[in-house]
Amino acid sequence: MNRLRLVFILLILGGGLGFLFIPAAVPPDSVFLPIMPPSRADAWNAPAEDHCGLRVVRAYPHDPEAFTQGLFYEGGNLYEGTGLYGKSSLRRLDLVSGRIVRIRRLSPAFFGEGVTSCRNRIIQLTWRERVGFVYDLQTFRLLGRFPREGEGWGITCDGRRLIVSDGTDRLQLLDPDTYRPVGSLSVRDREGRSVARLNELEFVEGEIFANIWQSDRVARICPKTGRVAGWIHLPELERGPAGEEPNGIAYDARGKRLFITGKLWPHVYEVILTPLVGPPRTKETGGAAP
Ligand SMILES: [Ca+2]
Repeated sequence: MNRLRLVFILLILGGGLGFLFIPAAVPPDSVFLPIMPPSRADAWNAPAEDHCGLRVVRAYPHDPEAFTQGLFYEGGNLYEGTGLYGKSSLRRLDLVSGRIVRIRRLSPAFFGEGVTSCRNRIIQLTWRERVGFVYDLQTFRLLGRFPREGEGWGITCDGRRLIVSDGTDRLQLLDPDTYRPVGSLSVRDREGRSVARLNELEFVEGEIFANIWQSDRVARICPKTGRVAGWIHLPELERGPAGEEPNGIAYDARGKRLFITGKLWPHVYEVILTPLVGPPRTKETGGAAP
């Protein structure tokens, strides 16, 4: 075999082997799709039905002495507001261990209520003290306080406005810089009946989630009309001694994870919404304070 012939054969062989390693055509849209378990991808993707259930995908430790009044997720941490006179606080939690990373205690004169973050600040309501507190998100330094009309229960932020509940069927909308009311939403179900006792709030993929005080239900509310688009019914979960309602709802918008806990509950549950199995439950829960 002369040299030229040998080179020719090697070229043919090389070309053939190279062909084997040409990657198969991949649709461009699928190349960078994140690989995540279905539970994560579907966490916020509520079924279209009027009523849906929840399935727990993971349970994390939660301080069983925390009288949860509000919960939100920001930058890899959970933040919690707790209530009761003499025990109210603002906390940053390590999600996985439940450890309190930072805590700021309120004066015993204040009963802490809902908490949310907005523009690198934390806003915390008080129940009947007619004042809201504003803190630096990182340091928890008190930046200011603002006057409030009526009671303060839950609070969340849709990016443009603060949304506040006060135990009635009305959600107040506040300017996130001045904390002054700029509007309100009257919450009605599909039959037009008012939905009162709106409590802890969370803005989730364009809807306001609101648990109903002393019940096992979470309403999914349209932020434009106030109409309830659907109900989430909680399954049996390990709760605190009084079996109280889910007063802590938080959403990790980037990771699309939904978390639920409650007053004195031993766990924070990561949950996904599921079609409801069986008829909707109407179980009422206990509780002396919102
Ligand atoms: Ca919340």
